[in-house]
Amino acid sequence: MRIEYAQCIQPVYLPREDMNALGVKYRRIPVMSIGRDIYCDTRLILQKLEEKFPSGALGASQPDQKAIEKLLESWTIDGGIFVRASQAIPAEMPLLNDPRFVKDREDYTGRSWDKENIKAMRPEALTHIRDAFVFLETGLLADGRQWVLKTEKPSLADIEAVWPFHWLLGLRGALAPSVISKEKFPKVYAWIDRFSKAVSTAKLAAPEPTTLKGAEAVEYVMQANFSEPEGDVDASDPLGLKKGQDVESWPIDSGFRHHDRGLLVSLTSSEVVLASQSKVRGKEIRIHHPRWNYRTRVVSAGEAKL
Ligand SMILES: N[C@@H](CCC(=O)N[C@@H](CS)C(=O)NCC(=O)O)C(=O)O
Repeated sequence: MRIEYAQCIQPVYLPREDMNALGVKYRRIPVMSIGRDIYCDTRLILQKLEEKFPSGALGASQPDQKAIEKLLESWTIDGGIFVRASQAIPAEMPLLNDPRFVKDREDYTGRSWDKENIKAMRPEALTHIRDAFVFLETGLLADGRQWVLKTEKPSLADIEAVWPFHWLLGLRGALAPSVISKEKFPKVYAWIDRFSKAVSTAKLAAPEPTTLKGAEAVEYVMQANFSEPEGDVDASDPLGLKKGQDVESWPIDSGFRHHDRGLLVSLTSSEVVLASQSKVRGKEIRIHHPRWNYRTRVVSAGEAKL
């Protein structure tokens, strides 16, 4: 499936004026918009892409394979692989000399990014990442399969599993060769390499994305319609929220200091949708968050507007 899209590249750290103009407080990237529906979090973005473009879907169709896909998603995100990967960044990384970057990442993670702390955390992080390489080499990929679910092409299960390792391999100095190397983990390295090549080939065949400046991207979103019908609030949801209530929602694993606020449009087991006003045209946008790792609560009367 060749989905046409436009991209708007964001600065490495806040402020992200384009997001401010859109009226989105969520601070992490990536974020996807389809019309005036704004989707935060890769988890939700992938789910929406799978649903909206079924002819190009990459996800498994068999329940047991779907379960493996989901477990891999949970392994890399909730199982700590991404956090450990980010703790393995080398203290020599040039961006760590920029105090604004350091402060920004402290806001994002809630932990110190002081170089001494980065250095101190790295050995333990590498120990965990090595454990993950062992799991892949001697478990998931041990029988010499090309792709995680023995598919002919990479599937969503490969994407869910590979991305932190793919990122680490591209980050100079992150993986200490005495601990993690091609020689020690040949199957994992070959899988990551195959994945990189498959992505390059797919990119060549895909339409070139249009790159928009911030103001153009905001304009593009604002002149569009919503891409989804409004949806409802599940009356049996444990939070007991009602449609139209003034609520806030935010991630609780990182970026937790940035809360989106709006009127509750829809609440399902997998997503919460808020209606918020854009700063640019005062038009309504709908901000979608997943439920997992997110908190949603009513804003009490008298609380300061965020
Ligand atoms: N669970 C979120 C995590 C997103 C996330 O942490 N993204 C990183 C970049 S890979 C980020 O936003 N870092 C801080 C920043 O760039 O502001 C997702 O999968 O989208």
